[in-house]
Amino acid sequence: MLRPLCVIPALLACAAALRAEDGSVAWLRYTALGETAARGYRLAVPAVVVAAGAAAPIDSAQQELIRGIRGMLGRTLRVEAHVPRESAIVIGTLDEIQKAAPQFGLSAKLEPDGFWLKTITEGGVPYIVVTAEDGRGVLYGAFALLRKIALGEAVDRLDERQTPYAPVRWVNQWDNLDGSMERGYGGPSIFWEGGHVRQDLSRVSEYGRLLASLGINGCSINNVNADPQLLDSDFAAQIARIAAAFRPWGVQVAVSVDFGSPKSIGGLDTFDPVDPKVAAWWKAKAEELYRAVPDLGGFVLKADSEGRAGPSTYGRTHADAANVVARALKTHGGLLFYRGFVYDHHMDWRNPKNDRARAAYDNFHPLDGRFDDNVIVQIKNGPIDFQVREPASPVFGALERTNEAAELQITQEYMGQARFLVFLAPMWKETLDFDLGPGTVKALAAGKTFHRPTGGFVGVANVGLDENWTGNHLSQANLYGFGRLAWNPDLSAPRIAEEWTRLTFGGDPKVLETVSVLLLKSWRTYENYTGPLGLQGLTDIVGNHYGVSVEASERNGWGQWHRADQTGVGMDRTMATGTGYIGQYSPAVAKVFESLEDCPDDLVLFMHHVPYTYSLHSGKTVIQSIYDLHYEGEQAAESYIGDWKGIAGRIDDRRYREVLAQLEYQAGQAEVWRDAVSNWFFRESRIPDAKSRVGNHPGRVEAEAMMLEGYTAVDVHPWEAASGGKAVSCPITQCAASTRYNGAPGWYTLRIQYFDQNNGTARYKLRVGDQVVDEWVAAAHVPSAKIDGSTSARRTVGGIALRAGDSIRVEGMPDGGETAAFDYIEILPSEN
Ligand code: GCW
Repeated sequence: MLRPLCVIPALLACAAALRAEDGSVAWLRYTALGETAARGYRLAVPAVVVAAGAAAPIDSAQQELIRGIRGMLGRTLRVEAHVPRESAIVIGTLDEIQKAAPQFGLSAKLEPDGFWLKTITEGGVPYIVVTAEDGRGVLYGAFALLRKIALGEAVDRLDERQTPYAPVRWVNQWDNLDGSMERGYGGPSIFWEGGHVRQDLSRVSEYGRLLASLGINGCSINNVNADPQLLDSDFAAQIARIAAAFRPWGVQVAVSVDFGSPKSIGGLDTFDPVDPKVAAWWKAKAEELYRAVPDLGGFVLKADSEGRAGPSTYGRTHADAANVVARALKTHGGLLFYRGFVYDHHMDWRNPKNDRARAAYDNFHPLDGRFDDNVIVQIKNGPIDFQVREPASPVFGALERTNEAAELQITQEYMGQARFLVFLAPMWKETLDFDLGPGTVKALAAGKTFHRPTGGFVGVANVGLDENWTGNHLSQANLYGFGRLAWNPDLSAPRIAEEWTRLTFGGDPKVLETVSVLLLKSWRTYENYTGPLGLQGLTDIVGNHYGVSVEASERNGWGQWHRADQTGVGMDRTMATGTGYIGQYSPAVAKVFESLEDCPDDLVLFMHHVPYTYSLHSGKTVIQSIYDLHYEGEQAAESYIGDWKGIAGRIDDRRYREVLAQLEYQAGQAEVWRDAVSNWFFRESRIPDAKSRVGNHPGRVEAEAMMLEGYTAVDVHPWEAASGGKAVSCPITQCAASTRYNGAPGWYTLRIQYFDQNNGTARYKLRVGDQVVDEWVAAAHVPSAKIDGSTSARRTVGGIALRAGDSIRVEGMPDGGETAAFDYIEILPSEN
């Protein structure tokens, strides 16, 4: 239904906006503006566009301006070869515009990739000039101009210069050559399939356009866990095809390489970085690649990490490894991104002094100053691994004579993958703005603090072939947010949220308000119902990194320990009694983290081991905070559903429905997390919840306590992933479980917590009395084939009239390996 907002004569525009959308154009929708706004812009925007110079990015800029203005204003710019005597948009590099329109008298000192939007009035005629030092800057300027129009900002009397904060604004894709993706949730690779480059690279061009719209200038196209095959000679031409698809958008291609390649595919008997044969091999390889792709950005290298080949095989250092590869790239202007994510994943968990968080600093700090100038050490935002909250990595402050890049993870590996709304810009902002002593993380990473020749920001993006790129509509906001922050980390998270919302869902004030608020609170919500107080993810660390599994991190060598026991919880990382990690920070920062009194509650369990009864700044004990935050988080996730329903009819139906389904699923998972973590800590600490919620679920009927026909009770692992530690599972072709309702008559909502494994498509029916009131199939593809926290899902059936004596019956029909299992039903009074 069209809301009052859409009144004639704006009807056409609104109808277009409410059309079903698949999300493929992301934030570059260019939907028609409302009539009043359009009228204003039609006066301000000229009818003609002139490109001075036709180099690739400038041609893209021109095409983009035509496309955007046609979409938003319903006017097709007329292309002219020369600056006319009428008003025109004139685009080109400064040099080219000076030649084409000397009468403009333009002169400026612009930085690489920066741009200048300038209104010039010449002979009484206004021109909009989009200029830059280089073609890429012109393209960025064109996108900026279009964004202004889409955001409703003035474009008459322009005089705006923008300079990117850092030269490196890259994304890494963790795509495998077979088309699968490591930690990718948006479908198969846009680059690869079946061991070679895809025939159809149209999505690569479209991706290049999305990246360019944010000012992202580089993309590595294969997994950092690199397949050595990629350096086989027949890949050079394939990489060249990808580079050609990106080039019009100013995106340089880079590749991830395997350090063992000289031996594994190169025919040498060694990959020792100081061996001249190895150096010659890398040189020849680089030459071969640069012959095919002259503007290749460089290589990404993950060495001596999680089982990858590295210099330690020969007792060499990371600097030896980085430099031998970097020297091969140097003459071609290439960069070598050497990943700082180096740690021992076979650490002895029994030793309380062992600490994975120390690893990157311990590995790289001693090597400061020994990396060549075209090496960039790529450092994850925190010292562990993209957890829901980590302190800023101390490595950023510890390398004064080494180039750095901050690695942020856009793909939501530990953040609910593509199924949960978790907008990461607020988290990234906290890290980037964090002052480590010598400078903020953003200034250090960009190379500003220590005046490094290069540096910047790398996002692990993992978009895929899904129509909407990221597996769901809302996760696009993270790609957008990364790009905007890489360009300008001083932008605020609310500003980014609002921009994205307006561009992606339109400018209806209620939509703007609702969606931006949801985005902005989503990280905190997720943290609260998963791992607050610095506990980290509490997920299946050794498996899918998705569902709840509180102890998965413990008693193994991976080092993501929280060390919860019967008396307390947290990693003691102090200098006084712990692992000494805190000593890696500058004295001022270390002082805050070292002191239990000063350490922020958000990180207290990351830095300290404390008793459950320890009282936090909030005035609550640790254990009560764990309970309260999980309940707050779950309630917040539940409230998203109502908030989203409030914008029904104000955005297109398809995306409305798809996001609603996602938020409903998230609310169910939030309850699983809440109960699992709270129950686990209750069992461990034996301290009850002061508010009596934990272990107390009015209206909940455990499946194993129902009358079972065919269903059998099974133990769930880990126990906390199911209510009461048990579920029922159907070992035959059809089973049923029933219970008798004996409460007050009225309207009720029934919730069935069932298990949607990925190894079948079981069917369920819900009956009240003889009547089937709902049926559904368990067809989701969460990353687990087991009855566990990852597969736990919720079906909500509202508006059911119940009377005492009614039978409530769940019928399950297994399929494949999926046993139509379920955990419990909940009978809750319906809200009026
Ligand atoms: O967190 C881990 C991921 C791995 C990834 C690794 C890394 C590409 O679980 O999948 O490998 O980080 O960043 O290298």
